[in-house]
Amino acid sequence: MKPTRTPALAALLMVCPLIGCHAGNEHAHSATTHDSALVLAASQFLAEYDAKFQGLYLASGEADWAQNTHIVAGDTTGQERSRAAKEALAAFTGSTEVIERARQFLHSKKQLPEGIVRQLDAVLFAAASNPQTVPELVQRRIAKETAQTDTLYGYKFHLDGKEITPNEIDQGLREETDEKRRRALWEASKDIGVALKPGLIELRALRNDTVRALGYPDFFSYMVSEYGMTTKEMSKQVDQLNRELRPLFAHLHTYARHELAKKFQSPVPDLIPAHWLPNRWGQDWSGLVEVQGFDLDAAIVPKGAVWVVEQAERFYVSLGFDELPQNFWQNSSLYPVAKDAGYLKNTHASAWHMDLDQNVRSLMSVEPNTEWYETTHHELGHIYYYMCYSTPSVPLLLRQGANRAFHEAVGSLMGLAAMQPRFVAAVGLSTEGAPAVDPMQLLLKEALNYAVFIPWSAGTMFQFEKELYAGELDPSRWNQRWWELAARYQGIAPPAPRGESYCDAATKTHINDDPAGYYDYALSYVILFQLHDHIARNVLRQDPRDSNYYGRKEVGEFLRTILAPGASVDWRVLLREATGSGLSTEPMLRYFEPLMAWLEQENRGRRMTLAPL
Ligand code: X8Z
Ligand code: ZN
Repeated sequence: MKPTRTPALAALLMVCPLIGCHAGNEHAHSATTHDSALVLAASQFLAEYDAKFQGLYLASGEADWAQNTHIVAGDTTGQERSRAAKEALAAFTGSTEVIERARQFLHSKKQLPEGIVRQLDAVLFAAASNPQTVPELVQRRIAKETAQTDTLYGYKFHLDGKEITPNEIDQGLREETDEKRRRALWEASKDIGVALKPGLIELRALRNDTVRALGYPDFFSYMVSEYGMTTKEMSKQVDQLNRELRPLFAHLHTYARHELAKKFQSPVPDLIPAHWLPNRWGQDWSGLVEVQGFDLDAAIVPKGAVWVVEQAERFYVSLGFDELPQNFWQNSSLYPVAKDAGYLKNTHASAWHMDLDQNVRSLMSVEPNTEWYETTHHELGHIYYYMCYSTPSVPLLLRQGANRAFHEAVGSLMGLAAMQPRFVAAVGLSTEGAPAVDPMQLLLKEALNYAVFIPWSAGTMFQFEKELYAGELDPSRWNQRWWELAARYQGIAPPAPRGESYCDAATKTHINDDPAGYYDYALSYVILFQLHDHIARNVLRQDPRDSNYYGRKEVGEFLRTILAPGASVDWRVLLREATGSGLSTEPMLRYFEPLMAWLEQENRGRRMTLAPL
């Protein structure tokens, strides 16, 4: 789960530290055109809304947390509590009175400051997923969603008749060299889709129908609207990212096909068999490359899981951020549940903003390895974002990312920075006496993570969810379509044809519990390279491919200017002010430029098999 979007304390005047303007008059209308009686009335409405909302939001978060951290087969107590709390929140945020009043104020939006308009928009956005004009629909959706959570995280994976955890599956896919065992692991990871398909069929309909009650064409468009964009505009945006990164990906794909064919002593395939890849969904191929002299896993394992979390905190603190609050350490659930604990928990990492103030926590299953090291930095990025914008100058309803992609970008940026050689050496993670690191191998490993992620997130996932919701794709074609998209965008194929009893899309957690927003991550990777490029070049004056942020307060200062305003500023303005550019793949492409030249040499004479977009 990603940070939940949410609405907080109405402040008439918001100071946006980056742009140095008042959010109340950043746009065309000036303070003099505002209707002061209307402004007062709207502010009162928002203050009342915030007070009720914050309490219900916390209660719902607590119940949701309890459900996600303690799942017992056959016991629906957690599900029931969570459902009741979500219903109470929904009854308020979607109430006809709230919708009517927000709409009324928005009729006169020209007479209102931008900051208030933003909050009212957030009220209506929250209402649209719970409109009490269709209360039964909302109740059914909530019940189905809480039930799907238990199916998803209460699921026990099995391999050769023995229980296996998701962490073990992931480790197996990173390390196992026997192709037959790999295939068994991969297939075991897909069994869960069968259990999730019926719920997803119902959820697709319920999600679509709920938002239609407030006039959205479908759930996908509803989610996209939070960016101030239509589905068509977002499609154009992600297609463009995909196309711009395609030449690099085509080379990585060609290179990987040949390397993998060597490894498994097979003819070079046109599409890469999915079980050859070191990740369940083929979203991150970095595990294909071992960089001599740069064995992060070997350095992290002896440090232990607790060190991983503490080290990530140390990094943020070194930039001038506060230490994580007591409540984070008390309430978070950071490590895997013991196999004999008698219960399961959500195994996908998430960060929670409990009260839209300083009450924060994270749900992870950290083990001492590189993947969790990166993920921990990612989650703490959400946590520091929450803490940074939870100040009196940011209204409760605008305590969100500048957009959802910004929220995802911060921690991923820190994850990238925390794996660069100079950083790694500075925090004592390099192997003593190891041979010098080949920068090209390192760059290759990074590209297999960040560049490979784009066709997955902006291609397969984007397109599937768009077709699922906006296109109402028939369930009899879900798996077929999923693999058509995976072939087209990622150039991968299942080990054997998979029928429609499987539902491989549903094996990705987000499809179930964080729907129709996966493009957030695609955009976040692009943004993170823009931010990183600016930090390395302009703040640190270092090589973007080998920088060291550690201890550099000026990096913290820069990040704070991005985080502190939350959603009280337009994300496009923020990005331009911060980096001097609109959304652009250029920094990412420039970062991998030397690798592109290297790959062109490596792949000389090799046939490229990726379909043009
Ligand atoms: O889901 C996540 C985070 C939680 S917000 C761990 N990520 C995506 C994924 O795992 O698929 C981070 C990168 C992509
Ligand atoms: Zn995240």
